[in-house]
Amino acid sequence: MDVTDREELLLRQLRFADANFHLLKENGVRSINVMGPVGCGKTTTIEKLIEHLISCGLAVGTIATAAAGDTDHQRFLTCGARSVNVQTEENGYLDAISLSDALSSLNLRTIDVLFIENVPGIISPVDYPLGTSQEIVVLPLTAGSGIVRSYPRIFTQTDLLVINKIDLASVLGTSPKTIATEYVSVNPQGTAILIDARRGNGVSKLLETLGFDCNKKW
Ligand SMILES: Nc1nc2c(ncn2[C@@H]2O[C@H](COP(=O)(O)OP(=O)(O)OP(=O)(O)O)[C@@H](O)[C@H]2O)c(=O)[nH]1
Ligand SMILES: [Mg+2]
Repeated sequence: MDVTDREELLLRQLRFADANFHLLKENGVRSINVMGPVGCGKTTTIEKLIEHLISCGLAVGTIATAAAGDTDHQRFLTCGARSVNVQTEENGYLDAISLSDALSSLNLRTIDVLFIENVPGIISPVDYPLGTSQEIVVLPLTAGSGIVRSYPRIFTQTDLLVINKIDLASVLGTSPKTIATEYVSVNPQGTAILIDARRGNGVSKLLETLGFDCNKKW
């Protein structure tokens, strides 16, 4: 692919991301792109958020991604979300064009909040703007603090870091605060939230930081 082709592809991606943003906005859908490495707890975190939001009377949609199968999609359905599964085996990434396709399968008018579980990774998701209103990165405590300095791009571009699996701190001998400090040093605008998604600890704080208020619809 030469430079002109690459530029044309990038422009096309940006046009689709812009269209997704406007489509979601016009339909009153708040959209959150959830990124993070494999096994960090993206699905578990989203499950807990779905449970809270549904208990507040909000309708939740999800876009699950998988190279094969539909495990996360089924988990979201079990939580009561309206979900679409996107197979990413061919590309290995989720882009604004495939998101646009997935959005056409959801009745957006009936959805208040949409979570997109991006493909696992902390490199490729940054290269594909989707047109969501918020982005979060989930990092497990097991990743250690060096990861923020080694792969700074996703952390500098995302203003909310969720440090998950903090229940493992004593076993690992790692302090979640060390990762939070590293994060803020590469992104001074950023906020780090510490959670134990499996038990749901810290999820209320995460909802509050995302700006959710049970008494308000948007
Ligand atoms: N100890 C602990 N385990 C957790 C926590 N959150 C998730 N897990 C476990 O971590 C594993 C992976 O969780 P998922 O939520 O499936 O992670 P994911 O990021 O969606 O994984 P992929 O979609 O495969 O990238 C599961 O066994 C979860 O039970 C947590 O806060 N503490
Ligand atoms: Mg998952």
